[in-house]
Amino acid sequence: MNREQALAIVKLQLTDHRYQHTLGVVDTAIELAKRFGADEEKAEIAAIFHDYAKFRDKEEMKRIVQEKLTEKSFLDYGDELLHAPCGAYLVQHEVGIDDQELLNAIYYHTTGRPEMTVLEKVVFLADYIEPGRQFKGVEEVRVLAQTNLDDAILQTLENTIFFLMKRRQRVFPDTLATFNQLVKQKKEK
Ligand code: DGI
Ligand code: FE
Ligand code: FE
Repeated sequence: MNREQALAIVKLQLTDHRYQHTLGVVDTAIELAKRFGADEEKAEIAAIFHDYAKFRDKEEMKRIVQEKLTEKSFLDYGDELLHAPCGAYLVQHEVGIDDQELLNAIYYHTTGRPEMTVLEKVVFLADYIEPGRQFKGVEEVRVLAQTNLDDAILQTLENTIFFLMKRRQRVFPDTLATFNQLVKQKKEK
């Protein structure tokens, strides 16, 4: 599938605002893939589809987790998480993309996971720093992303975990585990 075909498919699933965000993620993901050595084509397609399920009915997504996915824990940490694993599922079954590496980049784009692949990291980070993002702390991550992928991810996780805690929202265990893994890795270097 080429860029134009993929964009035409995803455009139908998104609001204009979310589509503009997606275009920002695509450009950023390609740039990061070049910089840190991920497959550029996979980064591009994963970025195009990363928020494919963002506007799906919550009950439909909960049903997908219950009936089709192995990891049920997504049901217990807030509905915002559902679009990532369900997006991967729907992109596979509705769009027909079968590349597991690419689907994983969609699956983990919100929570991350310990030992993420470079492709997963690139999509995760691009989602956070694309030019349309304006939240507090993003500029610092953009600077880190110029040179160090893991440091940029670590800062993203710190910001997100802080953000969630401040609002008394649950933190997904694998988000914390990803943070812990990167801190440990940094200490051992
Ligand atoms: O889909 P986007 O808005 O582009 O970005 P995203 O996929 O990173 O989703 C952001 C939302 O997900 C935001 O509302 C915060 C939430 N989120 C991110 N990590 C966690 C989380 N929510 C919970 N409960 N736990 C997490 O670890
Ligand atoms: Fe998302
Ligand atoms: Fe996004």
